[in-house]
Amino acid sequence: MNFTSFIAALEGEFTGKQKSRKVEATERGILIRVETNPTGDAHLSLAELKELARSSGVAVFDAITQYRNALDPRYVLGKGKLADVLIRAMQMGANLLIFDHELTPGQVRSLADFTEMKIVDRTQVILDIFAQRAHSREGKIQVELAQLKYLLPRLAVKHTAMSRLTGGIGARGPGETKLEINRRRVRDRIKLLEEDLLEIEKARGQRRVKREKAGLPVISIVGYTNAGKSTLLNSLTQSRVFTEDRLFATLDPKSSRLRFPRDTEAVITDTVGFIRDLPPDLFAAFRATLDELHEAHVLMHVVDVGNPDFENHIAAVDKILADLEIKEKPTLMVFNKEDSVADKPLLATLCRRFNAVAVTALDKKTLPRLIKKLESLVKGLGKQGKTPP
Ligand SMILES: Nc1nc2c(ncn2[C@@H]2O[C@H](COP(=O)(O)OP(=O)(O)OP(=O)(O)O)[C@@H](O)[C@H]2O)c(=O)[nH]1
Ligand SMILES: [Mg+2]
Repeated sequence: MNFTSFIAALEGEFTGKQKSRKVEATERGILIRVETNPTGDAHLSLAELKELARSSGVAVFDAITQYRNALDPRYVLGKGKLADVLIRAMQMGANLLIFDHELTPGQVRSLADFTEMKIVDRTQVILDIFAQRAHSREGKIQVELAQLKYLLPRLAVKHTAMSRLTGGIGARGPGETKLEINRRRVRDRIKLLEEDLLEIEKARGQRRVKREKAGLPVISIVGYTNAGKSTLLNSLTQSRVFTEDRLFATLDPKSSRLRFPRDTEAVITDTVGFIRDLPPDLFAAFRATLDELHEAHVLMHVVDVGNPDFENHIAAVDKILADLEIKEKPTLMVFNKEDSVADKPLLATLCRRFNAVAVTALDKKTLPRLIKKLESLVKGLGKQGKTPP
């Protein structure tokens, strides 16, 4: 027997297997939205969900909107429409239904029972992206915390389903007991993680004190996810923070020093991107990170002005800033990606209306006006002039 060719054949088979497994590893999803407002922006919302799905690694095969007076309490969609969707999913080989709604635990159950497909809602997609992206210890803890809080009420539903299966044998079937244990484990784990987070926050507070001692004014970049915040930070400060055409590329924000032409200096910090209808648990988990915004002297609100939905993005960011009680801070509006807006007169009008500076973060030549405005906002803040060269 020729050993070498045997090994080669074997290896070929393995790589073949791996390839096919890789294809299977990509989820193939269909997006679903029920629109109750006939004049609503269903397509914009679905476009965002598509980006979210793509960012989480799902291949999106189709997007379906049903107009209804109200969501079906059980299936979200009408049952007939759901049967159509199921056939379509089978034809296309999809294995995942992604709903552009927050699903109740009961709805997930009914939908999964009816379709025998994997059912996911918008929150879960966002959680998934965060889980893939968290690298720091703090980020990982925050994401796990949010996931567990999302899971806990859903365990309760499995619990009733389980007691239905084991019912009749006694008040407490074996499955039921196990689920009780699982629930307790989840609660214990949540408590442990919350304690860990507290520790980390303490350390973070100490770092903050140090920075304040350095006396530099702090500029914080905020904005909708994928607006180009990290790209702008990189261009302004010559740093190399990771950027990507994906939602939530940044989960562990970095700070850099920014030196203005006339030796004013500032610290400039990046932030996790915002999104509308941010899942409350996720918001709570990242609240500590966002709390850093309180130390900012100036906010720079970066907007992707090329996105057709940019005005809603601004509103969503403003709402979160209000929730964080930092809406009153001096804010510089920056309309990024001006290169992607062909209608320059319209852009000029928009800039006037929102009192914004237009830039292309990717092109440093467009930044001087922004830098000048920033410098004048920052001048006289912090303890200027006392920093060593
Ligand atoms: N055309 C164009 N694309 C840009 C510009 N600035 C950034 N981008 C692209 O927009 C995408 C997102 O940029 P990021 O800097 O990662 O955006 P971000 O706001 O930090 O996003 P998150 O961290 O995900 O919230 C990247 O693909 C960038 O290359 C610009 O001025 N023009
Ligand atoms: Mg970023």
